[in-house]
Amino acid sequence: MSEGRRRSWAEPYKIKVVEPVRVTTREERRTALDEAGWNTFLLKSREVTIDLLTDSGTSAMSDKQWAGMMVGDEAYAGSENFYHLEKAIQDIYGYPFVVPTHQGRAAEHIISRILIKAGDIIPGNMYFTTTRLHQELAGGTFVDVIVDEAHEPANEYPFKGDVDLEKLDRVVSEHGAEKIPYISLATTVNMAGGQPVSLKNLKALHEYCAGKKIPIYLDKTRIAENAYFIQQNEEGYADHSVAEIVREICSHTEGAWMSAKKDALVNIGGYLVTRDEEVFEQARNLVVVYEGLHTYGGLAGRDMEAMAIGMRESVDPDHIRARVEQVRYLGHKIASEGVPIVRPVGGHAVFLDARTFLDHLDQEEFPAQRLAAEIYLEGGVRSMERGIVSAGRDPETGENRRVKLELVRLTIPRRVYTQSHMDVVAETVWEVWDRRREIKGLEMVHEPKYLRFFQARFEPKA
Ligand code: P71
Repeated sequence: MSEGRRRSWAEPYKIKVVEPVRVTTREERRTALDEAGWNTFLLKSREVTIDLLTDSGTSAMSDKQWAGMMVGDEAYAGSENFYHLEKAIQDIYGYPFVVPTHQGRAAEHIISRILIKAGDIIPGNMYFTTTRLHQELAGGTFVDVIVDEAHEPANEYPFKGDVDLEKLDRVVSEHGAEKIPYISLATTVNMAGGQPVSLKNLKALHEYCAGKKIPIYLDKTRIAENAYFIQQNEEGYADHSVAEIVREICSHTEGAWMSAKKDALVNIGGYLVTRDEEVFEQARNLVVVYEGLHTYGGLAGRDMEAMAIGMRESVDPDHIRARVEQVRYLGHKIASEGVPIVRPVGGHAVFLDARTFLDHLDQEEFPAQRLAAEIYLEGGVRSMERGIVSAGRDPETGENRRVKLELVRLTIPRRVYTQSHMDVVAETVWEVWDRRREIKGLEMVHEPKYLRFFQARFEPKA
């Protein structure tokens, strides 16, 4: 909301503590890449200057959160901080039943085990790696029902996270509603480029699912970012607060899980929530098997306190605006030199379209993997492959899943980097863009069975 000449936003905080970063030489980076098998996940943090691998657990906590760490009640059972967390979740999101977990995938594990039977089908608005894996391990099959626009990087549709209700209806008709334990819905769809779902779509989905008695479970890892996009771009929401929109999104769902390492501004934490008392009872029982007692779920008391405080900060209007606008700033800057990126710019990251960037490479030469490595080599900036390596192999055929989106994700931690860091990142990407024709592919020389992208190793083609 500009007033007169004031259009710029500034970070809504002052810097109280700094963490120096190392600047490396190109030779050092080349050695580091060889040692890391050309996989940015295998680089050491000390070899990285600007770390845009992920926004997960990498955000800066506020002074209030750090103060919260000092009031950790580390009792084994019934920690005071658990009750603060439970209350924060009930206040902000409106779910009555809360089960803490050490991070998001632990909550995915538990909900998948409870709701999925062998042979079930789980439709969702695009897969996420850990989410789908837990659904598969529980015996289910994930089916993508996101709108087609989500698979088209250049398409400017503002709500590429929307569910295509016709696609969903076809899945329901084919398999029967009784085979569908829940809809796996995500706010700001990570693999689509951090793209939001609209409330209009969610309301229609809720109505459809209510008719079929299929619950909606929400991955609300980045829900505040999604709510900001709704406020900015969806008709009728300009004068709703982000907090109100967050609450409204949740009201259309039966339950949710969250990796609190993103929106909720903590270094570790997650949880499962539901309105279904039966599911809650089972979750609270399973959590003691895999995580810890139901009042700490694998977390320290102090972690739960930081999470309760961070969650409230996540819906602060100045915070969320600066967060999403910083990402947009980087995206527009990178694209201003013609570099192909996923449009519109997402909530947590800028996604480079590696298929177009390196259009002389075949997808099986891992263009996004190579591009991420080249960006590191160029400027010490670490990013992440989100393409054919991340997609893994089809469990039935054993073939690589040749996904449409072959992307490199430059993910911005919250409250960590400044505008000048963003400028350096853009300039680094431009340098690689200028020499793109000389860039060759990679060969995979080591491939782990699960979530291969984390530990796979590559060698550059000559
Ligand atoms: C991200 C991560 C962390 C990650 C996970 C897998 C591969 C690479 C990086 C984690 C998410 C997420 C969504 C939407 C659930 C999880 C798992 N994202 N849902 O984007 O984005 O949560 O990491 O706390 O276990 O870098 P967890």
